[in-house]
Amino acid sequence: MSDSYQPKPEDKFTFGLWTVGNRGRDPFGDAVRPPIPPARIVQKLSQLGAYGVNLHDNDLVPIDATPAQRDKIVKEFKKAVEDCNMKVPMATTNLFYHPIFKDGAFTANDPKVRAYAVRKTMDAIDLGYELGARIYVFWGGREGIETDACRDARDAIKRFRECINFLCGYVTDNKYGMKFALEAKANEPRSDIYLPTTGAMLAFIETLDHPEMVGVNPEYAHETMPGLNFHHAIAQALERGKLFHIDLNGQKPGKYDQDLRFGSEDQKGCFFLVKLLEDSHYDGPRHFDAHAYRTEDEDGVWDFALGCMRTYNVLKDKAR
Ligand code: DIG
Ligand code: MN
Ligand code: MN
Repeated sequence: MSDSYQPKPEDKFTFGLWTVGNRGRDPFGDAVRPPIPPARIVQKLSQLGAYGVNLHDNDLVPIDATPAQRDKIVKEFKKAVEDCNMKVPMATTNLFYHPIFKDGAFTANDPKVRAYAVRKTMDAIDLGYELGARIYVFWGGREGIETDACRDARDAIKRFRECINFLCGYVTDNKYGMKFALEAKANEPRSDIYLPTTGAMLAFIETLDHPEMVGVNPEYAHETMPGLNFHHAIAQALERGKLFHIDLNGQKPGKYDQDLRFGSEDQKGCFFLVKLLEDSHYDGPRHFDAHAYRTEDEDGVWDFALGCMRTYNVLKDKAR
């Protein structure tokens, strides 16, 4: 099918390796789809008209890879990206999957865990820079609590600030020219996550040593889960010049993080969101942090990916 809604690289649509590569695991069920190699993800998304891919460090390089293994993997991935004329606009760190982060990463009570989280992020920043990423996202999935007996919440904020300030210094010292984008989420996988909304992140950014380097990466599902208006979060970030990146997807209010196909739920809300992004001349990536239904096979995954992008273009055309 080719029509005026067909996605093109200039639309700047991106997907994380973990999105179309999602194997359908959930808290109550195992994977239903086989892994898709990163090079195949790059190739398929390029064929669909995407602009680029994003990644967590361990989406590409296993956490236990040797430096030689890491360099070989990165070299092959870079070739696949270049061969497909794709970009890697954003990178981020997985600070939530390994058990070491069970009590948090930057906010963990154990200073050795905090130091390891910073070290892992420095290595992941190096990887992102090497792949061409100039936007670096921080999603603190484990930075939170099940009970506030574990630490004084003020200490958590101080620890998070110390790590972000240090990493801003790392990027500056290396002249990476990177910007940081903080991604909020109110809960899941922790019962309560610190800095739970885009608004909280915007307030926190003003307390940093170099607030000019740091913006936000709001996610549609994360503001919608607690019943907030995602459009208004984006408007506040735009008005402050802090919308450095955006995670688009779909979500039913009040439910767990569904990361559904963009536009598959609240079409009217998505229309006004797209109108706001286009009217504001937002020129960053349109990233879909979303995945296909667990019932889909691999063909369904690519239909899902095309659907996210086409839906954005349909709404963009209506807004125009
Ligand atoms: C979840 O919405 C988070 C992680 O997938 C990732 O760290 C971030 C990047 O967009 N979004
Ligand atoms: Mn999500
Ligand atoms: Mn996200």
